[in-house]
Amino acid sequence: MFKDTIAAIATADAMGAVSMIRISGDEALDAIGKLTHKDFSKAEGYTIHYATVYDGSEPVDEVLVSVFKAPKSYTGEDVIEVGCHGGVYITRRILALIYGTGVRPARRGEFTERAFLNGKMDLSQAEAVNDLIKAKDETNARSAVHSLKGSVTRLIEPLEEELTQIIANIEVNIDYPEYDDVRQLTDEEILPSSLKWLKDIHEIIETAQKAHIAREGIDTVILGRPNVGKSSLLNALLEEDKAIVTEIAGTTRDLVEGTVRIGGITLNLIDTAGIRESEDRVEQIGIQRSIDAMNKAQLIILVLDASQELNEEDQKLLEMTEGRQRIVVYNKNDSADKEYDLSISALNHDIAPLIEAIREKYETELYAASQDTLNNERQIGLAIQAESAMKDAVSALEAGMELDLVTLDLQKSWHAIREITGKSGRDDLLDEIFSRFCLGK
Ligand SMILES: Nc1nc2c(ncn2[C@@H]2O[C@H](COP(=O)(O)OP(=O)(O)OP(=O)(O)O)[C@@H](O)[C@H]2O)c(=O)[nH]1
Ligand SMILES: [Mg+2]
Repeated sequence: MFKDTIAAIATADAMGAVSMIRISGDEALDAIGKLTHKDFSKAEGYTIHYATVYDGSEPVDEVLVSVFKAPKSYTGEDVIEVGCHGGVYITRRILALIYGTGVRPARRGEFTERAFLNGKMDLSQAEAVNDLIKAKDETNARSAVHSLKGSVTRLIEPLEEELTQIIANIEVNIDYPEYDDVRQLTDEEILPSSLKWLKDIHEIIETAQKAHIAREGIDTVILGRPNVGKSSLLNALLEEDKAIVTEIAGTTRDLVEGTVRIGGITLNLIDTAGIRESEDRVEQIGIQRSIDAMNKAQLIILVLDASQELNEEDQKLLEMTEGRQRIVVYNKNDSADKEYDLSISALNHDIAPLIEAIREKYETELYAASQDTLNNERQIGLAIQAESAMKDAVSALEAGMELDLVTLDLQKSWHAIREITGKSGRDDLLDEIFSRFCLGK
């Protein structure tokens, strides 16, 4: 299918004990044979051979050559993996020698692209390879490895099958109108199964969006009037002295950012300048930044001072954040006389009630992240397209429209669903996905 044999360094381009160079294609065995003065043409798959790589007659390195024979390899082609000593110089020199035999440099993601095009995996699995490499924490790694094992495919395939069935039902009816009573078929079969399909995909989308939030992290801004202890709270959450804290109102001017994980949920935190009327030009700019950050935030932690009565500024902030995703927390409970629902002491790092409130608020997101679901915006976007086309189809059915008009919407939905696993693959889509990979994958 592909003429070129390709190669790349599959390990990080940095010093290490060993490095691995991957070669894939018809010429892979031949290329390594030339460099090691050995004949690999009869080597069995899944075997490892000790060899020396030569530049002409000069030995360059001692290596281990792993042989994978088509189709039983990562790409489905003949694959050679050369394990060499992990110096940057030595690895690049061996790669250059491989190129010298006529093998060409691989593009980003080209090995996985070949694996996909050779049917070794579907598109959602190929994406999972990348997600797994890039995963920074357990939540991300777990979902990537599940979809590598086909969880997205298992989720989507039943929907594809049911939709095919619905479309087939209609086609039969269009082709043989005398075969069945159209109205009856619509009411008894097509409409109910379409509605059920709509409900299923809606659930999948909802779970996926929640899981996406848990995986990507929640953009959270710590908001409040000056001196209520916002920066102290940021420091307590991060467990480090990141932001400057003083008793002077108006200490924080710039946005201070940090990331914290709370029971599987990541918060991308921003500490802001205290909001008040101010004549100070620098402070004014800081306050404007606080307001911009608040407008963009997915979650607002509004900090109030438990040791004082609420003032007009607090009231304004309560009004401003009304209707937004927010948690209102009373700080400085160590020097307060009154009791509040949610009170903490940032000074004493006594913030457990706030952490509990955050965990509770995002319980369903956390649960969703532990489920098998769609994994990225591309997949979710396609599911939403499929849902919306199906909604059109259902409206048309309910309005008693001609079935051959309904099928157009159903087909749109069907194509979107199939694109999730790459069955309706388009070349530009594939280029886009595989170009995000690293070399050697
Ligand atoms: N008693 C008590 N004092 C606190 C607490 N949290 C913060 N403070 C004090 O309140 C003052 C202001 O704290 P900051 O964290 O700088 O407050 P801020 O909201 O970031 O203030 P600006 O940046 O000026 O808007 C400091 O003197 C802190 O030590 C707390 O829980 N209890
Ligand atoms: Mg501050």
